Amino acid sequence: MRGRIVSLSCGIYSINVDGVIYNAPARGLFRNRGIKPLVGDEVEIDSNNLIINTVYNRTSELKRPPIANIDQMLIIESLKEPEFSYLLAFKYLTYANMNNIKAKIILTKVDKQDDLKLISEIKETFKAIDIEVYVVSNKTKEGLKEVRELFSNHISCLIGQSGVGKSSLINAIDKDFERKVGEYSKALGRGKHQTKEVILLPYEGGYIADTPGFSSLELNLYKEELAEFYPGFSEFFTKCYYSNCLHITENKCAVKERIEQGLYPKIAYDCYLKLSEESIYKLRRFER
Ligand SMILES: Nc1nc2c(ncn2[C@@H]2O[C@H](COP(=O)(O)OP(=O)(O)OP(=O)(O)O)[C@@H](O)[C@H]2O)c(=O)[nH]1
Ligand SMILES: [Mg+2]
Ligand SMILES: [Zn+2]
Repeated sequence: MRGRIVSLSCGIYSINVDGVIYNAPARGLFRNRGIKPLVGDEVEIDSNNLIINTVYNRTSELKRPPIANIDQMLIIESLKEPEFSYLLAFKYLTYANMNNIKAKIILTKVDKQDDLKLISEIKETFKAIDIEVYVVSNKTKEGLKEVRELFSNHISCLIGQSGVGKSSLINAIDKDFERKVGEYSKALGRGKHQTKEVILLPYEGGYIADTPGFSSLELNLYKEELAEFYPGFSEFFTKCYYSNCLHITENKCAVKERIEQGLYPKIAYDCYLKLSEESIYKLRRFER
């Protein structure tokens, strides 16, 4: 039987086979070969022994959250509690690019934020690099119609720090999902990690993945790789004078020219400089 892993708990996988859920462990052999079936994997189950014996090739794989075969990343950030962070958004977008996954941004808790200037500034910034931004309230249901349409026939992964409203968004889309919702902690400045496991929920011909929140995302990229994967930078690849331009100190840099012309958002570039500072060179200076 062929199916898709929808969750994992204590070493037992739940697999959706044409709408019926089977629970099965994975064959011991996988462990010896260093293969770990992931939520999202398409697998073959031996129907006699109820054991996963094959994992089919993946189209994508994320380390964090551990999930396979998603084709869309929906970055969730709240407009308040926790505060919106550009740096985090650009980090997640870079992470999506590294993994060759399309990403969109959903801003939650618009009912709590009356700084309309902030909202339009965020929208403008991401529009400039061709990233769609949706604004919703899971409480008043504002903006949900457009967001609902994003999910059909996709395997979408919600990603974002604890307390931003990932599980609440899923409940707002369909209350029958009954996802447990946590509390925002003022002291911690984030949620209290309500969702502990990755779970795939069937929706409109696809799946929505609810995931545990995290904010300390380590990209583990060299400076050279960051310059390649950073949102909006791929188009400059051939336009800078130096083919391995890091867009920092180099002359005749297309990125810096675009910023001067107001065509690439300064705030995105500031976040880039910060992330670049935190990463190391792949090649030594004389090799570059
Ligand atoms: N006012 C308002 N509150 C919201 C909204 N979305 C979520 N919340 C609240 O934010 C808190 C956290 O929501 P969750 O849905 O648990 O957040 P999460 O992203 O799933 O968090 P983790 O599972 O910990 O990663 C809860 O108190 C929700 O009621 C919203 O749009 N407006
Ligand atoms: Mg949650
Ligand atoms: Zn450059």
